[in-house]
Amino acid sequence: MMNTQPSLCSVDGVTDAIASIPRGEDCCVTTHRNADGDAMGSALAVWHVLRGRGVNARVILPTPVPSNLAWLPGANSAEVFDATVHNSYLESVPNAVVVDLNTAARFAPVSDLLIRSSCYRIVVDHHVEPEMFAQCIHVNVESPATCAILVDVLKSLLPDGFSKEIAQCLYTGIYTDTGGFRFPRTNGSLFRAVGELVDAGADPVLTHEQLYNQTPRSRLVLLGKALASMQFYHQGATAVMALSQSDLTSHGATSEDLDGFVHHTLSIAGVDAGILIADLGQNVKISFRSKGQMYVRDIAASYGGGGHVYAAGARVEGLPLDDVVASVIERVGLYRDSARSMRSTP
Ligand SMILES: [Mn+2]
Repeated sequence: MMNTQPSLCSVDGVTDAIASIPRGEDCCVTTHRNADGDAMGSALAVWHVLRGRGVNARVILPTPVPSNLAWLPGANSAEVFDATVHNSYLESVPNAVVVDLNTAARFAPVSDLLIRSSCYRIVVDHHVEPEMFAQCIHVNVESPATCAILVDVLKSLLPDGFSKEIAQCLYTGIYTDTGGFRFPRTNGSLFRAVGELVDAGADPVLTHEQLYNQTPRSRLVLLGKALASMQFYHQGATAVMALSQSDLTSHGATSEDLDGFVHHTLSIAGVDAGILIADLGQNVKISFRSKGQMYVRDIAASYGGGGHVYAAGARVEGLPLDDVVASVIERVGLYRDSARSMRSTP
């Protein structure tokens, strides 16, 4: 009899939990809204493994597959949540594997149904502060990607090793979440795992080509606007880019097109915190990045957001763009002042 109380699991515990899903049973695999490479790679890798074990798995996403990830093996089988199609399935599905997130809000509206139901839920993730909504929760915040955790979790379920499809999915998640192997925690054991995936058929050239060399012109024009908007504060240590709603709409851009823009701020000498603020109409999206001096997650949390310590975000409703920009500059300044006074306290 499986434990029905929420609990934290080891890598072996997750492997056992996935292995315990009976052949022929239904299992929903899902991930966060606005899936990124790690989310899609994780969900599809788990889906391939479950299908290989005879489990009747389906990937059900809260929002559509991003266009730059539609080439991933299995992505064309992923379903986008539709209440008329999925409500009864999600209320009764006996098993679920949730990847690359650990709060219910991140996968609404799928979470609304899955968490209320009596299904056996497994979470694999690398974000801080998990909500305890699953019977088996494995969170490793030291891991650079959920796909990196899944290399260890899934390996022992694959006696013949990683298939080319699974290797490609896992490689893509690791490649994207490490920014192409350049973010912190890109260590030797990660490269050994990646070596295994490439040996199994993951294609580094194809991955980069599909992810980064298919940019629509509109995105580059928008990036130009974002770069031109950049302003510097706090003796040049804070860089802020701001995009108005008309900047976005005049180029037919979506919030997906903004992915990665904020990283350009950190390439500037002397900048240790970079911020992109974009007016999406229904809300203003704030993305924070830090080179390691500032815990930007704390600032994102002050706006009701979250994320990682050095990469976080928030959405603000009911305030015009300029007010959000002014507020963010002020809060970052206050954070710097309090960090400085803590350092100077004997
Ligand atoms: Mn991730």
